Amino acid sequence: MAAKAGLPADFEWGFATAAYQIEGAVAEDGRGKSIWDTFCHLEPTRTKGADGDVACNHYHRFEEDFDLLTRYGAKAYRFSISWSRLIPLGGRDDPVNEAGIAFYNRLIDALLKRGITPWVTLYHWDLPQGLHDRYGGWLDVEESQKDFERYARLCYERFGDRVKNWITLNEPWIQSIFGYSTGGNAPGRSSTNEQSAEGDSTTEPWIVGKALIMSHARAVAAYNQDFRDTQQGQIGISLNGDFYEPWDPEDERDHAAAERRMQFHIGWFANPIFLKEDYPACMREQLGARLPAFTADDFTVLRAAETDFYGMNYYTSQFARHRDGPPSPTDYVGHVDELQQDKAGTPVGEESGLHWLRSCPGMFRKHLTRVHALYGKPVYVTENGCPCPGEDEMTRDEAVDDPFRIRYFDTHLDAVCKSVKEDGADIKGYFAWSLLDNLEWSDGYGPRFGVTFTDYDTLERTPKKSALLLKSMFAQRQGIEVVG
Ligand code: PNW
Repeated sequence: MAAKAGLPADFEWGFATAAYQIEGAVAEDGRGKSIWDTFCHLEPTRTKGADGDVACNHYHRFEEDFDLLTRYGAKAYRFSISWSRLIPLGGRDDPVNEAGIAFYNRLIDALLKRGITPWVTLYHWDLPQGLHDRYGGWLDVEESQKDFERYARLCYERFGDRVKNWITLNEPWIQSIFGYSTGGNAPGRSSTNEQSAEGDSTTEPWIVGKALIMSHARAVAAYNQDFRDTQQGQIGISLNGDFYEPWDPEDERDHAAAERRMQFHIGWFANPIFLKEDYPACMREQLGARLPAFTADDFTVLRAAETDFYGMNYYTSQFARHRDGPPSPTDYVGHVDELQQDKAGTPVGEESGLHWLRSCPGMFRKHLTRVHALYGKPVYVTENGCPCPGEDEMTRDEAVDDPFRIRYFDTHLDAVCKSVKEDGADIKGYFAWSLLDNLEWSDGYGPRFGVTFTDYDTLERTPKKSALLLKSMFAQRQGIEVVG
């Protein structure tokens, strides 16, 4: 036990999900449509024929799902609220749907009854379609931040007596780039994707990025001004981003490429939000005026938005190689090649069940330590997990035996321990992605990230072995005795 110990007894841990990936019940109790409802029903399909109409039917089965959390020993649970369940049309002057409020009240109370701490994400990519139709959604920086602030305030007012952990946005990078540059995610706008008729990949992702940064800031400023004293909670944001090492460790230009790639992933959002300064210099240099500026008024809002923690969504790492010549106007990675092996041919990590995800625990440790050092806030790992190789083709009985996932969790938890114990980083919690196999966005129901197997014909849930082991993996590292 002592060999593994390293995490404090109050280390927060549990499982994470997102509304559209699990809830279903998209037309029930007054819910309005989101951009993902629209995107999943486009023809020809851009989501492998999949949609979230039923998903895991968590809307009607949450009690059963929370019994699983109890069985797994989870202390905390991260879920997201569907904006269009609370405000079907989304806007600050649009009506509130009391049935939507009641659903999340039941959800929160069902967690508290089991002694599980709710962690609430306000926005996990499901913008109300009404706002997209009304003014272009996130493309309107001024309107969208006002509507998001009002939605956030509604959540604090109605749920903040019981919810003390808030995450404003999930992965603004994915929302901006996949939604408005490559067009792989809703709303699917792109000038480089032949399935997309609308969009401008040279400008729109950078406008949307600013809208998301300002929306985060307005939501945090509102919490700080009007709710923090009475509710005593904390608020953060979940940013994705891989760790990068130079493809050729002998080449200074590849060292610079790796650093630049991470700035394009994380610094884009973390500089304005945590450092309260402009975007990273390398982004300004490459993108020029296409990167919208922050005004003096914007900085006033950013400074009022002291954010409590950095939520880290981490899955994998890569190598970066510098590119010669001028960057393409549609480049969003900082003019680098991204590779899964280095110059010597050494792979970055073991292959999982998804092409973009390799298991790289050593680089996870570096990533944790780097992010903590750069942005100076406590870090909660708000997502980490993987599908096992071949899992999408397996039967239930095969899939519940998941040694690859067990090893992934075990080695990644070791990385957390080392970052805490040896590098001195302040890492306070960890959420495994995900509680259930669920809708993996444009990849449909193929990749299985769950610790619980979902049978999509019957919706029956079956725990995988990894689900039942996490409790002892944490206890071991926290120096807690586990009985049974
Ligand atoms: C995250 N990539 O998305 C999301 O927050 C989850 O909703 C999702 O299910 C999970 O990770 C697994 O994919 C990502 O291509 C999607 O690097 C794609 C990437 C990273 C994160």
